[in-house]
Parts: sequence; C-alpha cells; structure tokens
Amino acid sequence: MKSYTNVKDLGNLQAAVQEALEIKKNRYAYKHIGENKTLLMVFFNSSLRTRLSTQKAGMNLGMNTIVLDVNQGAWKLETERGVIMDGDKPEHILEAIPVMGCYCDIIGVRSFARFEDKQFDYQETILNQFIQYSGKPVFSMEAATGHPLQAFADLITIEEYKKTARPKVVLTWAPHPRALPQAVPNSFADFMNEANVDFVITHPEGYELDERFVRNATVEYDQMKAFEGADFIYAKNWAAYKDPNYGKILSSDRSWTVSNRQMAVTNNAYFMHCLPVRRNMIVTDDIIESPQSLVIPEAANREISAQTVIKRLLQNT
Ligand code: AN0
Ligand code: CP
Repeated sequence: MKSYTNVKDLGNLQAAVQEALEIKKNRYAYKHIGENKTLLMVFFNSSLRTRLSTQKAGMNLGMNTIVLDVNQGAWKLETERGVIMDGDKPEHILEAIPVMGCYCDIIGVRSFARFEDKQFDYQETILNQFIQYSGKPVFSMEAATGHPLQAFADLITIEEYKKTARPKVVLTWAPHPRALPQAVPNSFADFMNEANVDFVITHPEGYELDERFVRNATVEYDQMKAFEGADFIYAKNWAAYKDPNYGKILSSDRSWTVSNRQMAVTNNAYFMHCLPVRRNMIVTDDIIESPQSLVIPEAANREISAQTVIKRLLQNT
C-alpha cells in the first residue's frame, strides 16, 4: 500500500479485517518492522482518539513518532497557489510539505473540510498535496471527505459483535449545534457498501450524502422505519452536502436524537458512534451508557485499524 485514503486502498476487505484481528491478538508481533523509521502525524484540527491511537500504533511497530499541530506553534500556512503572500501567513504549504517529508518515513494527515469551497474540499486538495509533494507514504487521519481509519475500526467492531452473517446496519443522522463534515458518514458508507451487511441510511430531507459514497445503500427518510429490526445503529451528525446548502445546518430536530423510543424497534441493536459525541443531542445518556453501547470498543479498535494500515505502508503490501 502506497497511501491510505479510502476503502479501496485495503484491497480485499475481508482479508484486511482478518489481518487486523490477528494483529489485535498480538500487537507486538511486528515490533521490529518500524525500527529507525519515523511516523509524522500532522494535525490541522483537534483530536483525542486519532492522536493517541495512531501514535500508539506506530509505537507498537517500533516507530519513532512526531506530532505536529500546525495551528499551535508552526507557521500559519497558505494553501492557495498564486496568492501574493502579503497577509498573515508566512509559509506556503508547497514548501512546508516537502520539508516535512524530509524528516519522516510515513505521514498521517488530519485536515477537515473547511466548508468554504465544496470543490476544494471534495477534491481533497490538502491531502492530495501531501501525497504529491511529500515524497512519502501518506494516510488520512480524517481529511475533507473521509475518515477511513475510523470506518475500518468500525467494521472491525461490527465483525467482532455481529450475531448473524449479514447484520442490518443503520447509519442515522442526529442533531448537533455546529456544522460537521460528511467525512465520517462518507467513509462509513464506503466500508458498509463493501461489507456483507444490509445497509440503510436515514436522515431528514436535504441531508443526502454524495452518491459516490451512498451507492446502493437504501435511503429511508422515516427514522423509525429505518430502525426496525436493526442489529447496529451508527449515529452521526453531518452538515448538508447538496447545493446550494453545502456546509449548512438544515435541521436541529431533537426527535432524531437516538433514545429508547427508536432503539425499542430494533433487534436489540448495538449503538455506535465515532466520538466525540454530544450527549442528549446525538444520543441520550441511557443509550450511550447501556450495555449495548460499543463506543469504547470502537475507540479501542482505532489502535488496531491504524496499526494494520501503518504496517502495510511500512511493508508496502
Ligand atoms: C469531527 C467530525 O464530525 O468530523 C471529528 C469526528 C471524528 N467531529 C467534531 O468536530 C465534533
Ligand atoms: N473518532 C475520532 O477520530 O476522534 P478524534 O477526533 O478525537 O481523533
């Protein structure tokens, strides 16, 4: 693997999940493959899980890790080519990226959608510049349109907890006070469409995701109907994708907050969320604290998904 930005980079997905489960059984089995190699993690946005789990994954493989928070202590970066740099940004990303590439062997990048320009976001301008100009293998730690380390961890979690060969998995929109990217639902859809699951997406009208991610999933606008018989409920907020509302909040309807009312019609479903989660906006306290909640096992599996990906980048397999 030369870079990791979406599900296709994993090749055979079932084999990747099996490899991850093997790594989970003995996460120090490959502790020499990263010896004298350096992992650089570049954050343009905040993080708790990705920062810790990816650093831990690198350490499990014997790597040295460096973390750069671009907005805290580094020079402010200009990202547009052709700009006369007479403003507040002293450095251009087109120099910064190859410089970063000099000091490491693999680069992880977190760079969220900005919601200023849909094309800039959906062309993955920042992530692709890292791929093009760093000279090193690059992986997404949530970029503008995807969060493939999260979705991989979610699939591993579903594999561990499923009780039937082909479970029903429902991705549901839920309200949130701030506009959030579509990266998590996009990648989740991408992975579920490749997995052996019955996949349903539910959201209010206007929240349709990019059809390149939705593909053959069933879209159901009635949340209660979508939840019927579900084995896994995956909650997430996202802002509108469709024009002319790209990046906007269209609904704050708290009847979409996942509670006992909707969970009652499921097949005693597990509850999933990538975290961080706003309680009583996305999900009630009762549901996230219930024995059916998988939010902590999902977070734990972030170490495993990251380790599987970094191992493949190190070995170029
Ligand atoms: C981010 C998002 O929704 O993309 C990160 C989730 C992993 N969430 C927030 O900014 C709250
Ligand atoms: N789920 C996830 O990526 O969390 P962080 O934003 O804390 O890294």
